[in-house]
Amino acid sequence: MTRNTAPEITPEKLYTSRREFIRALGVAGVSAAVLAACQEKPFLQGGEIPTDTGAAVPSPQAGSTTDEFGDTLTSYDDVIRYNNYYEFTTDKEGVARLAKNFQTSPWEVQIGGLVEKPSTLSIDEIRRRYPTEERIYRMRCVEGWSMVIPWQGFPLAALLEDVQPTSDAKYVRFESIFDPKELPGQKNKYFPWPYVEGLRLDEAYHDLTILATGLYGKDLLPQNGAPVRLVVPWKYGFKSIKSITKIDLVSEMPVSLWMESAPNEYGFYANVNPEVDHPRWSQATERRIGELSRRASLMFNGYEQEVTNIYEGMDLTKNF
Ligand SMILES: Nc1nc2c(c(=O)[nH]1)N[C@H]1C(S)=C(S)[C@@H](COP(=O)(O)O)O[C@H]1N2
Ligand SMILES: [Mo]
Repeated sequence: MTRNTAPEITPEKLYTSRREFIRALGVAGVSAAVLAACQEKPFLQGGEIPTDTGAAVPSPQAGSTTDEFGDTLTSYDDVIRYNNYYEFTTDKEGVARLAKNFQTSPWEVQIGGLVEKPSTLSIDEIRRRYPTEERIYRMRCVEGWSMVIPWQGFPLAALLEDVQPTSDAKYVRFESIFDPKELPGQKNKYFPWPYVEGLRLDEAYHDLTILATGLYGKDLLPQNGAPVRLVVPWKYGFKSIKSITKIDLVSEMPVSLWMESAPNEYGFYANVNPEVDHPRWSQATERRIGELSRRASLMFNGYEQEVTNIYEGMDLTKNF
């Protein structure tokens, strides 16, 4: 039987996997999860730095072959051959070939804006300073397909703490590399390059939010966003911006490339929500790459328990 394709079996499945997950966490994990669920997490006041914005991270044991729901990892081959990276091409299976010789070293990331300690870090410095850990996350593309990927990454919070956001900082703005000579897709004038994304400060500090430098135990390949990319697992994949060169703390909500290109289709939040359809298709189901039938999509991509508190009181239909 195919799991999770009929909506009516989802609650049972979810309940069972959560129970297993909580059991796996052990006593300390349970109290952290319960605490977080009871806590009120209003939107941050300017500059207030959250120290613990979520429940325990639902990553199974490092080296596991499944996510915490028991869903199998997507094969390495699929993860490196089926990509969205419009700077190269809009043809998913063409990205890997076009990105093959893309130079990702040397590489610098400028971190600035409303911070006490702006800094420019080389990718080597980033790797030295921030030890990575494995995080197995589901990734759900807004187009209706998904994968389960074992990332190597570190909490974005660690890097933000080091640059010390000022009290005016309310959002984080990310920018990808702009280099039309090396990135053929950037000659396509339909898109307002460079690729830009943004997070609210509390989303950026959330423990699930990582900067990834590897997957499946290897350094990222160019097609997956080498040398460093964002991964925000409860949001549609397009928020997880690749090949980052600039991170700015800002006071106003950043306008992403997708908001600018199609504001009626892509909002700032882009939280996975099976109840809010894309204007051109349903978001109720998804195809897991490697599987044939579709499965039900989950609220916040299955990370509801971890993130629901940061959106309390918000109309998620309006703030899509
Ligand atoms: N700079 C940049 N980042 C990007 C994209 C892109 O085109 N350019 N595509 C996004 C989309 S739509 C998805 S689904 C994911 C895909 O990540 P993957 O190819 O590593 O699976 O990257 C996101 N990050
Ligand atoms: Mo996507």
